[in-house]
Amino acid sequence: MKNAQARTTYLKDYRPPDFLIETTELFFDLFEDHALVIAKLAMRRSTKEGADVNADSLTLNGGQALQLKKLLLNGKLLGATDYLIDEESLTIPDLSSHLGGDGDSFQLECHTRIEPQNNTTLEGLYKSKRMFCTQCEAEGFRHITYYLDRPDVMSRFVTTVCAEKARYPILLSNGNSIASGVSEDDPSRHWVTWEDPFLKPSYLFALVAGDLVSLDDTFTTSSGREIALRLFVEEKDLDKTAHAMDSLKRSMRWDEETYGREYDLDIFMIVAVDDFNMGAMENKGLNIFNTSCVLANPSTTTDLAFQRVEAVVAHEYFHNWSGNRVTCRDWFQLSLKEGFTVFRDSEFSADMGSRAVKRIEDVSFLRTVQFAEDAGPMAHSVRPDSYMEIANFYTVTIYEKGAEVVRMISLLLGPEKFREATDLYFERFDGQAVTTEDFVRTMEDASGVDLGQFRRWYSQAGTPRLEIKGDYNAEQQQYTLTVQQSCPATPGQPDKEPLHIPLRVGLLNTEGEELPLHLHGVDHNETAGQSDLVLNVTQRSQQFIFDDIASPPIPSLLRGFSAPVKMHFDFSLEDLFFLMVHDTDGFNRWDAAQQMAIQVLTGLEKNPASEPPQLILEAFRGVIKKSLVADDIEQAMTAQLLMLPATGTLIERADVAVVERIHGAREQLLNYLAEHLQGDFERLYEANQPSGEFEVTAAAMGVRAVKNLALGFLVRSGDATWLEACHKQFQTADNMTDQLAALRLLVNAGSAAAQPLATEALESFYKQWQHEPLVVDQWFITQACCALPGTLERVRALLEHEAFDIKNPNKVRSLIGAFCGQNHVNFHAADGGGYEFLADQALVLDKLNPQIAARLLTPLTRWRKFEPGNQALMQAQLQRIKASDKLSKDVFEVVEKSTL
Ligand code: B3K
Ligand code: ZN
Repeated sequence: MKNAQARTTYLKDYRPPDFLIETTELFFDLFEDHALVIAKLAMRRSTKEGADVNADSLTLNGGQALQLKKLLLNGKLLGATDYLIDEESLTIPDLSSHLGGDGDSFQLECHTRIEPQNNTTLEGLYKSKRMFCTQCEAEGFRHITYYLDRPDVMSRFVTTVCAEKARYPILLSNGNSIASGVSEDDPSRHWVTWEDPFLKPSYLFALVAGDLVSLDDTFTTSSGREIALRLFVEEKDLDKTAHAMDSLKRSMRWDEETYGREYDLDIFMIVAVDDFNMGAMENKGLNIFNTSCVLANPSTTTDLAFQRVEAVVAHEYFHNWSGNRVTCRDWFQLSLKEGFTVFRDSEFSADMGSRAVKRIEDVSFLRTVQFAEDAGPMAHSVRPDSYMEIANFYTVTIYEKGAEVVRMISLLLGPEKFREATDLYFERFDGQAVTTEDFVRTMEDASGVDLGQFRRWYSQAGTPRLEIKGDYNAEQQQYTLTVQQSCPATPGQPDKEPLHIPLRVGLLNTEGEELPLHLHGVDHNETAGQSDLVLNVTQRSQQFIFDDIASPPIPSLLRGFSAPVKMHFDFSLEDLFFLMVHDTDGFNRWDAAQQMAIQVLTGLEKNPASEPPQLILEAFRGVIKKSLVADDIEQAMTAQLLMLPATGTLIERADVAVVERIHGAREQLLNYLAEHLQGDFERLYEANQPSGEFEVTAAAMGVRAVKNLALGFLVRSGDATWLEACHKQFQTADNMTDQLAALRLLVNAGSAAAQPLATEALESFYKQWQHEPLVVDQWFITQACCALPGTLERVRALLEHEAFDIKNPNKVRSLIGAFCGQNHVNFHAADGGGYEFLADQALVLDKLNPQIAARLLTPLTRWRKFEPGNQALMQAQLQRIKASDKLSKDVFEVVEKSTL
């Protein structure tokens, strides 16, 4: 095999470590052309069950970029014949021959040289602009020094960082700073020592050195301890730190109130860096953030980005307990911390804004992205069985489906028992590295709820399907729901077992009133008066009979999206309209609107010459009318109700997606609505003009969302006044949400009148914001997502733009990622140009940053969804990549699993 490095790791092969590292003392000497790292490891044999007490060979993980300078065992220098080094490890084969005494404890001292300034992978120690920083999860620490780089080896870290004082006045690591001074042999250099009192695995290690300023604040915990909070940024960004600090303090309070979790160290630090592979990282006491997930102010940041900053700050903070204090035994357990923490941050966001809207956003994302993953060649369970490259498993399945699984557990237990269970979990496993099985067992132990069958959610991949039928029996006054579940085969799992699916339901009468639910065969006192029940679907086919139903009801099914499944019920357009108006469940009102739109769109796809049904106009009119008399706080929901399902969502739902047809039908319906509801949209636009000071509250964001949505329909109407109004909004907006919304509309308008305005607006926008990299990212995204013809050429040209940098992941995601992942109609163009472009870029990137290269390929792995012609073109590009030499493990795994 050409790519011999592609070895598979299996969960079934897990064995506890034979050796442990009690303390880890690190010394970093940072220079412009290299760094020296000394690691002093106090090690001992493990006596834990499963460890081999007679093991005499010690293997440490270590990457190719490490240059070993010196290795000492108990202070004695080892010679070149005493150890073996290969591309991935260092082994001392005859440990006992070097050890005196009992040989159970020893000190290993390792001196390595690395070159952070040349590290473009952005894992391990690297440079982002003029700053040194680290990224160690999952397996980055092994690129800093030789180590037992696995999460079940937890150690106490003491870290000294030494660098030139003028260039790097700030030197940070985990924990508390305990000493500092000036270098004895070079007074231009200084050092700081940090000590982290908590045991942690190496993936939570962090180091930062740079010329940074900080926003400082404090937080007093519920037990009265004062915590220093410091948010480090480049000086020019200090005016963009307030929102993250505010979000941090709200997260800290929320975790105390909701989970009883207090912060533990005396200081909590966040550092913003430009070059980062993902959103942020929860290193103990020293979170490192992509600038895009921490910096925010109204003139440069959209409302969406404000919300993302709040969510990511919360997510990383919550990891301090769900991830750091209780961590993962091995990387197959990744969802133990990620699924749980996404659930926690999602509940936090729901509490900070509108619960129904947050649920809608989460479910839209899950349906579009995770369902697609589940249906593709990379499908895996929430607890996978194997991987080649763990970096490829930071997926929407591990994160978002994992969060849905925890959400179902919380629903099955109920709020009180769930809280008791999480208390027990944190108490039982504090300071340990555990498994998802430990989590589930604790949920059972604390609540008495049997999760035996439920466990399959962790081991079985694929999106389950629920086929539901309703039957009314007038004579018996009974309504019966027949529920059938199935799950399509996924790679390596041809046969699926039935899952335990919590199905939340209600029944509405024709007046739109909720009916009290009496389940047949269940003591009526148990459910008396309840109009909302969770049905336990556990069999392949099951019936639920409701007694005392006086007339045929309309069911409200899968309320709040109580399980991550695809549900089908044969609703008429009228039923959906009824549910959209009357359902008491906000999520289901929105979902009914979506299903309505999907029915209409499906009709248009089949028959583009047909006229959309009147009911869709009535539905939109009803929403607008209600919005005009509603409070500002309701407007975020209005915006959701007026949005058609995204093209990506429609593609995922299709059996065979013909992208042009899907896009065409969607455009047709949007134009139809714009034409027939112009007066309504005008009133909506006028009613949602800003009043008073700019605010970033949930209510103000909702108002802006509705205004810009209305403006979009008005620009579509073709009326020159509205094109002008849009241009004016672009020129005069005092905030990025409004400015960017207007720019996007101008760029996509496509009419002869719009084109010069769009060109001029793009130029002036760049001029205005060229010194703000995050705004320039938005400028790239706007152009990359333009649905008009000719976009691929524009994207190719932008690769040469002075602001584009292929080594910066944010730029890659904004230009290449946005085009391939969001611009469906252009990416899937029949000539295959989009596919070839992606393959070209992925091959270039693989040499620089394999993690980003592999992630970029995701749209090609979705080939199964498309027409045979597109499938073949997508396959051809995957094959071309597979045939190239020296692929990274990351890209190799993706193409190997995605090709036929
Ligand atoms: N735990 C990190 C993700 C690390 C990804 C490494 N490839 C961020 C997070 O989920 O909070
Ligand atoms: Zn996380």
